[in-house]
Amino acid sequence: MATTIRDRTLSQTLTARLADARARTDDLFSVLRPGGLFERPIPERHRLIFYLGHLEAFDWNLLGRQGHGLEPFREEFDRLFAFGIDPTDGGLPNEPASAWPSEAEVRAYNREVRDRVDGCLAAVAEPRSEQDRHTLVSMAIEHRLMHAETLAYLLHRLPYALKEPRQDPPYPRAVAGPDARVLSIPEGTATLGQPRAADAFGWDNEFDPLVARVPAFRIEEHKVTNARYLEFVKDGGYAARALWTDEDWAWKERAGIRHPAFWVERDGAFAYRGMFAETPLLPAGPVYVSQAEAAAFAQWAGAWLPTEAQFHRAAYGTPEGAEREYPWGSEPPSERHGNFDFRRWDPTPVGSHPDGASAFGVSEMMGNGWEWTRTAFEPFPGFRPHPFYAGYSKDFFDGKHLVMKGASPRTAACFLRRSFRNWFQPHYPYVYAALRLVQK
Ligand code: AVJ
Ligand code: FE
Repeated sequence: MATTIRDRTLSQTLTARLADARARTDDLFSVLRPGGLFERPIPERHRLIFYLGHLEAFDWNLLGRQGHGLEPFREEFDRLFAFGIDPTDGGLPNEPASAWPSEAEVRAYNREVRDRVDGCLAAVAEPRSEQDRHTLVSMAIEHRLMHAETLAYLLHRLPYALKEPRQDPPYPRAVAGPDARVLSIPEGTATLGQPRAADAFGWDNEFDPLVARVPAFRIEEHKVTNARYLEFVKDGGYAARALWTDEDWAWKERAGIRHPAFWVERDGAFAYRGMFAETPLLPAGPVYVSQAEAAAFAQWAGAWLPTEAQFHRAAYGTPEGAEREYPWGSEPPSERHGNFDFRRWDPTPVGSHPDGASAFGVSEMMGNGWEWTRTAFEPFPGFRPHPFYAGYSKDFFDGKHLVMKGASPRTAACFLRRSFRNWFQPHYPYVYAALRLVQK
C-alpha cells in the first residue's frame, strides 16, 4: 500500500492526547507552593523535583534518543531523571535536597525537551514505522498519565500548607447505604490480557491473552468501607498476630502502623486525610490500605481477596458467557460509570455510580479506588519485554509485587481497558487502593 504524507505524520489524536497529558501533569505541579518541590513526601520515593525532570526525560529518552536517534544535549539529566525507585528491602534514599539541580535548571531542560520532542512528532521523514511511532507516543502518553496518579499519591502526603487547595464537586447523589450484599458468580471463563494482532496499544505485561477457567465463587457487591474497616481496627486487628503473614507483621511492627495511612488519629477517634483538607471519616467511603492490611482484614472477616481472574470474571463476565469490554458494557467510560479520570481528588461513598455495575451486579469495579488481588504480578504465557522499555514490567516479576485492578479517582480513562494491569508491593500504604471480599 502506498504511504501517504498523512500516514507519515502522527495522528492528530495522539498529538492532542500528549498535549492533554502534559496539561494534566503541569497542572499537578502548579498545586505546589514554594518549597514543596524539594520535599520527599513518601520515604520510599524520590523528592518531587525528580518527577518534574522525569516526565520530560522519559519522553526524550524514548522518542528523541531511542525513537529518532537524536544526540543528547544534556546527558547527565537524561540519566539522572531516567528512572524512579521502588526499594522493597527497607533501604531508603537519604540524599539531601541540595544534591538535586535547581528548579530553574530542570525547567530549562524541560522546555528544551518539549521543543525537541515536538519536532519528532511533527517530522514527516523519520526513521520509524508508523506502527512503532504509534507505540512510542502511546508509551509517552500513558507513562505520563500513570505518573499523574502516582504523583497524586505523593502530593497527598504533603502538609496542606504546601499546596494550593482545589475543590471536589459535590457527591453525585444520595444513595441508599451500602448493605453487605454477596453475589454469586457462576463458573465460567475470563480473558486476561489482549491479542497482539490488534493495533490497539498495550504494555508488555498485557500480552498474550490468557483465558482462565474460573470456578463459581461469591463476591461482595461493594468495596469494603471505612466503617467496616473501623470494626477491624477496634477489634484489635492490628495487634492480632494470627491475621498477618510473617513478612506483613514484621513490616507493620517495624513501621509502627496501627491504622490506614489515609486516617489520622484525633483524640481517640479517626479523621480522613484528604488531598487538600482533613475531613471526618466518611463511613461509606472505600477504605484505602496496603495489600498487607487488605489481606489481614480479609483474614479477620473469614474471607479472601479475589484473584486477578476472579476480578475479571466478576467485572466483565456475563450470565450468557460473552465477555464485556467494560463492566457496564461497551459504552466508553463516562462520569456516570464511576469515580475516575481526574474528576475528583478524593473518594465518593461506595454505591454512588449504579450505572457502572457489572452484568452480575457487582458495583463500581472501575473507579473510586483500585482493588487489591491476591495474585502476584507475573507474566502471561508468551510475555516478551517491550524492546522500547524492557524494564517496565520484567523488573517487578519478583514475587514481591501484587496485581491491582480497577481504577481510582486519579486514574486516566485510558487505563480502564480490560487488559490493563497495575501492581505495587504489599508494604506500600500510599496508593488509592481499596479491597473487595470473596467468600471462602
Ligand atoms: C505501573 C504504577 C506500578 O509507578 O511504579 C512509571 C508505572 N513505571 N514509571 C510505577 C511506572 C515507570 C508503575 N506502576
Ligand atoms: Fe516513570
